[in-house]
Amino acid sequence: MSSILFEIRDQVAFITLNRPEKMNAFNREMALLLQARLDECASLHEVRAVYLTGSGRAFSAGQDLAEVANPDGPGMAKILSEHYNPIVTRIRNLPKPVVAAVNGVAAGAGANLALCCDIVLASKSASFIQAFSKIGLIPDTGGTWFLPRLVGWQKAAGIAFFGDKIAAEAAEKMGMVYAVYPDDEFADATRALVAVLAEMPTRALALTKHALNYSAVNTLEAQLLKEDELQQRAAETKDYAEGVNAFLNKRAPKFTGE
Ligand code: LHQ
Repeated sequence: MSSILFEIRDQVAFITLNRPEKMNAFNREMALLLQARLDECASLHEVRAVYLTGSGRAFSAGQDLAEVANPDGPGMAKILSEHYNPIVTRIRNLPKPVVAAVNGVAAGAGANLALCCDIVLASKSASFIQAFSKIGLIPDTGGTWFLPRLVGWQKAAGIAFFGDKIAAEAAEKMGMVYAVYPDDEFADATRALVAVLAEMPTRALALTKHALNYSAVNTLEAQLLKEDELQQRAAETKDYAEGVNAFLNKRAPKFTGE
C-alpha cells in the first residue's frame, strides 16, 4: 500500500498520508510522493481544490524519527531541503485552495504541514503539538513563519518553547484553525466544505491566495498595488463574467475555473 493515497473525485484531489501504524510520520518516500502528487494537483485542470488528511487516528506525527536515527538515512540538511521545504512551497504556490483536514494529532512537521495549508479544519479530538523542543530541535516546515502570523508572537513563542499539546478547540480560538467539527461529523462536513471550494471561481481563489502570500511581507502601499494588478487579472476570467451575469439575471452562477 502506498504511503500517499490519491484520488480525484468531483474536481477535488483527495490526498491521504498513509502510514497509520507510524501515525503517518514522514519518511523520504512519503515526502517525495507527496511532492509529486502536489505537482499533479497544480497541473491538472480537473483539480480545483485539494483535501489533505491522514489515515487512522493521526494527521501526521511529523518526521519519522527512526529514519533520522538511522546512520544510513538521509541526514538533517537533506531532510529539510529535499523533503519538507519543497512541500511547503508547493502548497503555498499551488493556484488552488488546499484544505488540511486534521483528523487527529498533528505533531512536529505534521503540525506545520497543516498550518501552511489555506484552510485548516480539525476534528474535536485532533490536536497540534510543536514537538520539536522536546527533542532539542526548532520548529521547521515553516513553523517559525506561520505560527506568529496565525496566533501572534507571544502565543507562538509559548507554543514553540513548551511544545504543549494544543487541543483543536483551543487551536481554533487562537487562530490556527478555521473550524472544528465533532468527530462523527468530521469527514462529511469537511468533504462538503471542500466540494464548495471546488465549485467556486478557482482563478479568483488562486489570486486571493497569491495576494495573501504577499500580504505577509508587503507594505500597505505595495499591497494596494498588488491588489490592483490581481483584481485586473480576476476581472479577465470567464468566471468573473459568469458571476456578474448570474447576479444580474438573478440565477445561480456556474463557475468553471476559467
Ligand atoms: C512514530 C512517530 C515518529 C516514528 C509516532 N516517528 N514513529 C525535520 C528534520 C529532521 C529531523 C527531525 O525532524 C524534523 C521535523 C519533525 O517533525 S521533528 C518532530 C518529530 N515528531 C515528534 O517528535 C512526535 C513524536 N511522536 C509523539 O510525540 C507521539 O507519538 C504522538 C503525540 C504523535 C502520538 O502519541 P500516542 O497517541 O501516544 O501514540 P504513540 O506514541 O504510541 O505512537 C504510535 C506509534 O507511532 C508508535 O509505534 P509503536 O511501534 O510503538 O506502536 C510510535 O513509535 C510511532 N510514532 N510518532 N515521529
